[in-house]
Amino acid sequence: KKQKPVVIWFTGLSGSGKSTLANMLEQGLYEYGFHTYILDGDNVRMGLNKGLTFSEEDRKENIRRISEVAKLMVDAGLVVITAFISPFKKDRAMARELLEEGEFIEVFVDCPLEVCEQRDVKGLYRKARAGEITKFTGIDSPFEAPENPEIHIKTAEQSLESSINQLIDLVLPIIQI
Ligand code: GGZ
Repeated sequence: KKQKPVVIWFTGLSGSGKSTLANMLEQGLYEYGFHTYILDGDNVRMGLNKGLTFSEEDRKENIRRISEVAKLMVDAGLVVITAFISPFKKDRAMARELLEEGEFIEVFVDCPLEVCEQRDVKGLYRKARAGEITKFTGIDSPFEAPENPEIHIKTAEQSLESSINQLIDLVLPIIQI
């Protein structure tokens, strides 16, 4: 099966739903017969990027390495899905510029801070509010929302099913060749 190799770049706050949507998208694309790979905190910050902190400089380096790896995977023919907060516009622009026109699909997983904080799946927002974690995105480190993402999903307003359908409907025509 032929596919157009691209990077599907998820960006959004901690707890916005990036990982859930990225994994469901991957599962869906796999079932359609596409060759995919997910890069996320679980397989990158533990290995390749072990030792990087959440300072602005280290986040930049985190994103730089991830985008270089994603580019290699595109060269290898894969549909690459990345799920990182990637809070800085400059860093996402750098990732986009590494790739050819049309190879970078930015997905803004948009969820109000209040809702992410309410969910607080891992208890990190509570710790950040208590000062036990510093430089936490949305609390004492900024998130610069994308202005022109290819895909904009509002996870506090739409169901998981509608979000995944929206993703599949937008991604399939791009990667199907
Ligand atoms: C943001 C942090 C922080 C700080 C730990 N700020 O919800 P999670 O737990 O599983 O996802 C978050 C993850 C963010 O790593 P990224 O590599 O995606 O960030 S970036 O793109 O900005 O480099 C969160 C956890 O790491 N975490 N400390 N201070 N998120």
